[in-house]
Amino acid sequence: MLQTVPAQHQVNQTIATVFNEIADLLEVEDANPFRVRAYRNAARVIDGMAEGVDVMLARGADLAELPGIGTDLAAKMREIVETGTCSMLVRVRGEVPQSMVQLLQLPGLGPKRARMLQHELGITTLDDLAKAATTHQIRALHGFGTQSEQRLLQAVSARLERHRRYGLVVAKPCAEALTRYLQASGTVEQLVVAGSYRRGLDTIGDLDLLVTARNAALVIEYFVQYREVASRISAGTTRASVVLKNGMQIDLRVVKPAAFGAALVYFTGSKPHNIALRKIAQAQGLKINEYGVFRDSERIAGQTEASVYRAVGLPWICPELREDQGELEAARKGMLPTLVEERDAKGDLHVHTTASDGTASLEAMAEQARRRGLQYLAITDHSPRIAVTHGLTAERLAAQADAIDRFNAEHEGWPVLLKGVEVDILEDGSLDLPDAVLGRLDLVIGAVHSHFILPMEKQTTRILRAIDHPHFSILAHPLGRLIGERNACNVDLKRVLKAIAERGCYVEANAQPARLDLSDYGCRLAKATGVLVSIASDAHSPADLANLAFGVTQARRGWLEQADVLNTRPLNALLALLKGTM
Ligand code: DGT
Ligand code: CA
Ligand code: CA
Repeated sequence: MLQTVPAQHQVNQTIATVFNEIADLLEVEDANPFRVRAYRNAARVIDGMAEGVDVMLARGADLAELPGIGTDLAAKMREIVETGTCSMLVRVRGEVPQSMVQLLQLPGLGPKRARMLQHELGITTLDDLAKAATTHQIRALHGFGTQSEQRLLQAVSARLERHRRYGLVVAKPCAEALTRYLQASGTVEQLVVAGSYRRGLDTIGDLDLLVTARNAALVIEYFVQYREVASRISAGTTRASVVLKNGMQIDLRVVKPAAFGAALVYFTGSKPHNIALRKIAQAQGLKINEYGVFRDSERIAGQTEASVYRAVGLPWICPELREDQGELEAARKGMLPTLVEERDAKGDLHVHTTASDGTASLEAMAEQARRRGLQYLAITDHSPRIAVTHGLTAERLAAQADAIDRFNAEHEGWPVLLKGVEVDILEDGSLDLPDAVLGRLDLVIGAVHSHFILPMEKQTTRILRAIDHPHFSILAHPLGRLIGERNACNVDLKRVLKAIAERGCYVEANAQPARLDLSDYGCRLAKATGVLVSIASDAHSPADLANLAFGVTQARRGWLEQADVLNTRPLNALLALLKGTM
């Protein structure tokens, strides 16, 4: 006999899901429990109805007559049917921190338990939860036990693993500390951090360490005892995986010296590069894998990366290029680019001092530039618009320009300081300082620091208008992204770069590790458009001048050569190029 199953209405389910989420969020906010219950009851009623809410509305039914649904909820149901969303949900989502919303999405963690974790242990993010679970703080709470702690740990690890990518601000110190630790053991011979880290990607999923050692077991044992390890995923005879306290996963593999180069190629990736390389080998009757290059069963290469590439008829390819974006074709034709290097940079065209939001004086910044062997350093403090940066008014900027002239006159043999400014591009595309003072400078960097969210056409027109300004030189951090915090603006980058080329201006590859903006892709686009790129530290302290290296890596990933980079020009050539913009 057939059972009658209540009809599943897509619309009803959508409404029920929205109401349940609103209830969850209100509960986290400590809202009136009656209000919370009203949304939950309504969700249950709607989910169980035999007729679709859309059908009911179409026949003119009064939703407010449904059990537990008043005029307010009825209006929201109509809104969801008509618009597919609910403005109330959008609003409460905005009120509850995003990290809390993520916690609530974990299976087995409702608002009551989430609130308890927050009150008892201060847990408000997935990271907090992972930490508390790995250190067994949760099992002691009332209503939680060992089992639910383990289930939560699994759920949160899976979620973090799937979504979490780490900026270089976290990944680099992490990789360097681990490298020092392993090298200090004396058990490791060669050691390379491979994977996306070696390719110089701007974010890292996990770290892939490759080592050679006489005694693999010893290395593994030492590795899993690293003080930053929060949990072990696996530990075998030649490989191990752990999760660190900051949530980052580390894979370690111990390989034979004869296979080190092959393993390095394999675990540096990228996967698409590996696959394309394998096809090239196959076409020559060769087999390539992480153990070597083989003809039949004979290993013909594998000890070094160069030997692996040579065996398939190619020159060695820089890790930054290994994305299957044309590098194998270029290698085959002998047309690989000679990528720009950090030592090619003759100066830095974007730094701040205590005059705005920097932490060091003009003299201290110059001193550090001298130590780093730079020929020139552009002082580019903020304009007044954004109050927190203590931006320079026209008068203060003029005074700073005088001070720079004096400094240069009194410091022969030092890096030459250039008079610049990082001027705000206002919402309408005008600049935040008068022409008269801008005209006196060596360069004008323009940047967006407000109204990041605008429709693409508006945002693009705004920037185009700024570039058209008679004194505009360089567009700083063009997309305004902050890795892991703020998405790139909605801008037609191709159009912007084309305008920059036509106007004879330049674009910046901001080297702050949280910005990296232009990105690798943007650098390549700039080159294709014929725009020179200023790789700039955007230093706010003397130590920040070292950021330049991060920018150089992205530029290399964007195929840039020395000639493609503005600040590889010696001072006189640079000044001539900047003069063209002013
Ligand atoms: P990530 O960790 O997401 O930032 O990116 P990767 O590139 O480090 O990727 P990961 O850690 O999954 O793997 C490291 C390298 O191992 C990867 O770049 C290429 C290689 N690899 C991993 N899985 C495969 C595969 O299925 N086939 C091939 N050919 N190579 C692979
Ligand atoms: Ca990786
Ligand atoms: Ca990995």
